[in-house]
Amino acid sequence: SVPWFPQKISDIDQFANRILSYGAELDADHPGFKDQEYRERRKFFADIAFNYKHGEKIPTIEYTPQEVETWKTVYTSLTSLYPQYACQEFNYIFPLLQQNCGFGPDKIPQLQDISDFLKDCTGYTIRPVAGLLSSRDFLAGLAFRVFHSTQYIRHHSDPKYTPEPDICHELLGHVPLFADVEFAQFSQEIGLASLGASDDVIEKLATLYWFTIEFGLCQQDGKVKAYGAGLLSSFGELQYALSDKPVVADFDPAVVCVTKYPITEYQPKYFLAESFASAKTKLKSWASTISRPFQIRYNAYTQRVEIL
Ligand code: H2B
Ligand code: FE
Repeated sequence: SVPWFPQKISDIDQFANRILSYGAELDADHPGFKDQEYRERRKFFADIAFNYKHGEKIPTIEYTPQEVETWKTVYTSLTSLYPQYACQEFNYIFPLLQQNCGFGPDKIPQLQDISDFLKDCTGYTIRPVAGLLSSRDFLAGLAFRVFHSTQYIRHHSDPKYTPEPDICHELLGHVPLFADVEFAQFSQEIGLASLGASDDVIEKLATLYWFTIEFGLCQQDGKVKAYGAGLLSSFGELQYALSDKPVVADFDPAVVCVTKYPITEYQPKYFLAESFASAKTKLKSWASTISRPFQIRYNAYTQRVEIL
C-alpha cells in the first residue's frame, strides 16, 4: 500500500509534531547540554515551530547579543571563502540577500524576510521547524517548494561546530541556492519523486539529497566549486572538499543513490555535477525508472499535487 503523503501545501502542517529529535531535549554530547539558559531558549524556538500553521507569518525573533556574536563569527569566516570556493549561482545571489534580506555580520536575518524573497525568485517558501524531520517528511516539503528551516543558533561555546542544522547552516548553506531557478527545480524533483514512495526509495532519495543539496560539487569554467549547503556552511570542509584529498566522481544518480556516507566526519567522496540543469535532467530520468502505482503532477496554481 502507498504511504500517506501531503497532497496540498497546508497538509504539511501535520509534520510539525513529528520531529525526530526535539530541539529542547538536547543530547548529552551537545555543546549546549549543560546550559540551562540555552535549553530554555531552544524550547522557545521549538514552540514557535510546533504552533506554526501554513500561511502565517513566521514570528520575528529578537536575537540576543550573544547569539548575534556567534552569527558574526560564522558569517565572517564563511563569507571570506565564498568568492573562491562557492559556485557562481551562489555568488550571484548572495549580494541580493544582503540587499533584500538583511544578510550581514551584525544581525541575524529573519526567516519571514527570506521566505518573501525566495517566493519572489522561485516560489520557495520557508517554514520554521523544531528539529529533525524524517527524510520522508522533509523531502515531501520540497515537493511543494517548502524548505523547513531551524530558527535557533548553535551554542556560543563552539561557533565552528554544530551537531544539527541551525540557522547558520540554513541561511548561509541552503537559502542562497533556493533562489536559483534551476536549483529550485532540481530540489523539487527530489521532493516529487519522494511522495508515496517506498522506504527503500526514500532512502535512495535521501542519499541523493545528501550528495547534492548538502555536499554537491559542480564544474564551472574548468574549476570545481561547491554548491552543497553542508560545505557552504562549514569553514573546514569547504576547503577540504576542494583540495586534492577527497575522491571526486561524476554525478550519476544510479551510483549516487546507493553510496554509503559518514555523517559525523568529512566526506571521503563527493559527486560533481556539470550544471544544475544537467543534474536535474539526470535525476528526472533516473526517477522515471522508479515504479509507483500512480503518476504525479504538481499544480503550482493550486499548490496541490495531482494524481494521474
Ligand atoms: N530535517 C530538518 N529539520 N532539516 C534538515 O535539513 C533535514 C531534516 N534533512 N530531515 C533531511 C532529514 C535530510 O538529511 C534527508 C532528506 O534525510
Ligand atoms: Fe542541510
